[in-house]
Amino acid sequence: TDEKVAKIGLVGVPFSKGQQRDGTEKGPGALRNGGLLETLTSIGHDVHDYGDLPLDFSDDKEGQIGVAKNPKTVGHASKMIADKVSEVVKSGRTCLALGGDHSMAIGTIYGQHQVQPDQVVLWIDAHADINTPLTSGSGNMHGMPLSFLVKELDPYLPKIPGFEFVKPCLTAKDIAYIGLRDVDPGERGKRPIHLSFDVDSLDPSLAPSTGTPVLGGLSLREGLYIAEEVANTGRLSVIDVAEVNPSLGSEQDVETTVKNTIEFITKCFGKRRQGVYPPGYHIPLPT
Ligand code: HAR
Ligand code: MN
Ligand code: MN
Ligand code: MN
Repeated sequence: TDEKVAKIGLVGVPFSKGQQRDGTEKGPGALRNGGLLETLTSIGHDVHDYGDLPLDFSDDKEGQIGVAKNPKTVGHASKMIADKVSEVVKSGRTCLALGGDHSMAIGTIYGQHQVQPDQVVLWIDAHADINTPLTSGSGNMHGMPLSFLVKELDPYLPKIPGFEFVKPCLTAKDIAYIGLRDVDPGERGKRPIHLSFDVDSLDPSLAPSTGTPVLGGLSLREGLYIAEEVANTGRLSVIDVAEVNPSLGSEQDVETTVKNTIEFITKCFGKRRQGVYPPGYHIPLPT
């Protein structure tokens, strides 16, 4: 094979309590049923499946803290996600975390930080997801994950039960939102990349089955271009795939969302438009 074989550690994050619509807990199952593992394996990758995390606990009875909804549940899940992602990254595999709503990124980023404190974060999303529990208008924690992780926001962050274990681990400069176009020499470097991919960054025509679609999103080629450039860096360490909700839209919508999401993931792992040779492939010769 002429392509690099990646060692991938796949973790399912069936979680939906960071927002109010049921269904994102079915995201990992939809991507598995869509053939994600088979596709990654067919282009030569070594995939170890860690299964789905058991995140099906009943909602915390504390209700809201300020406006944050289900803080204890999200905090509990974040701890479990963080521990698993640490384990996967420590084992030397690239962690592919299938969500789940985007509150998952508190755990995935914090977990990676335990092993790779020099991580950088690439956040591909229609939303900035950096509300604090006090600035949020909705109270949905999937709109808040980065606020728990950014040192500059520490003074603005109220104490939330369930999040005692999270210490801010990023500075604002460690995060790039897609759209960035001015980077100084001193900001560059060979740091491990955490790619947080919210499917609502794509245009709703491409990923209709998601809870908060916003018109005017990335085209498929724009999204796949980003994935190809990330693959070219050779520095991908953790990917979140957030906000796939197979309970929303028609069967056709779910199929479209799953298909395009899998296409994005496989491009991140080096699938090329010009095709790849499977491992050990030889062009057949006539005998
Ligand atoms: N900014 C809004 C809020 O805080 C909406 C953000 C939520 N949507 C997401 N996150 N899918 O990317 O509630
Ligand atoms: Mn998001
Ligand atoms: Mn750091
Ligand atoms: Mn979003």
